[in-house]
Amino acid sequence: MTKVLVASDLHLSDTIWKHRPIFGDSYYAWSQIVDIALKNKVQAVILAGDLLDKQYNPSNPVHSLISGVRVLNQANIAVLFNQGQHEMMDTPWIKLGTKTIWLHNKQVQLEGKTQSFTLVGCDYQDRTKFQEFLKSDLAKEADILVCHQVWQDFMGEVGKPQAAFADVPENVKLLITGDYHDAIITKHNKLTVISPGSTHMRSISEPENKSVVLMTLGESEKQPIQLKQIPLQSRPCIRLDLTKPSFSSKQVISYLTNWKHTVDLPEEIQTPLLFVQYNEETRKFFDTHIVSLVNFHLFSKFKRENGEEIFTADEANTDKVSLLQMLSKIFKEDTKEYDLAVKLLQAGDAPELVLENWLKDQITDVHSETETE
Ligand SMILES: [Mn+2]
Repeated sequence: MTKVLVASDLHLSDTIWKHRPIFGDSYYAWSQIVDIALKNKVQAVILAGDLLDKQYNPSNPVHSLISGVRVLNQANIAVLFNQGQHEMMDTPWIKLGTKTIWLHNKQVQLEGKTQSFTLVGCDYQDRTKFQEFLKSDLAKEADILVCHQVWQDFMGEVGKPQAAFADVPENVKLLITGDYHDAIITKHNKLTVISPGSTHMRSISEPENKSVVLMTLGESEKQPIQLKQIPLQSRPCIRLDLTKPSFSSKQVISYLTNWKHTVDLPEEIQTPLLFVQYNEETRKFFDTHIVSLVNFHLFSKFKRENGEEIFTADEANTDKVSLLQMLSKIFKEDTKEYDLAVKLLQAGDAPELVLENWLKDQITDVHSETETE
């Protein structure tokens, strides 16, 4: 049998929100993943993209990534990885490990007791390239596919997906995908889909329960792939809705005053996130009792009577979908400008690459036009 731990979207970085003193969440999550891998004596760890939050990093995120990978490698645990739109490098930092396999357009055999599994992976791709990949012989030989994409089944059309589960070749039994920050194990016909989800909250609209997935491969013929979600500890997140009719100021004050940790956390992870929704009616309570709280990192949403919702600036910052929505208001869809802008938005920290490729495409277009004339 082969035991493999699956995680994605580590987003290793010092901070998450631009203007808040919130540090350490990604590093703490990564250290837990390394511990879980050691404790469960896995043969490999799969990291499905967005391991680093940025393409160009200060030393801390790289140091954290490599330290973890080296601990795993020294315990003879291989690290299999792909890249998401956030990091995208020609020479990924993680290759500084001694036992790492870059899955992009590669095939790896995982040996189980009763059978072996063909694992194929690819880095984040734009729609055209990813669709090509799904139709390639390589993908058609895979039992397990590892990628990092926006799926229509998760995000709907508004997320500008590159594929739907229905596009995955029939032979694939298991799809492991990074990008979607919710932790989900789901089925599409005979295909099992794992979205390990992010390892810590990167937006207040993400679910706060984080986990990794332990896969046991080929233990029995009946159940060739067994999956188990293992929770990760992370910074607590408290959600309060002051717009509900059941709102009671006494209860809210007493709840917040008496709030206590239920698990041991490193000091830098202890201050909880507090997300409060309020309206005109509860504005005064919010201003006098909530804004002054110092033991929480406050996020808020003001609900106007006309249904309009106003987020704090920091939240808007991390909401990619709404940026895409705004784009449709500036450019007409199905135009070159719109296409380019979508690619730039999805490029993370590497817009230069997008521009470079776009320019190349433009030149090829001009050439092929002159050739056909
Ligand atoms: Mn991500």
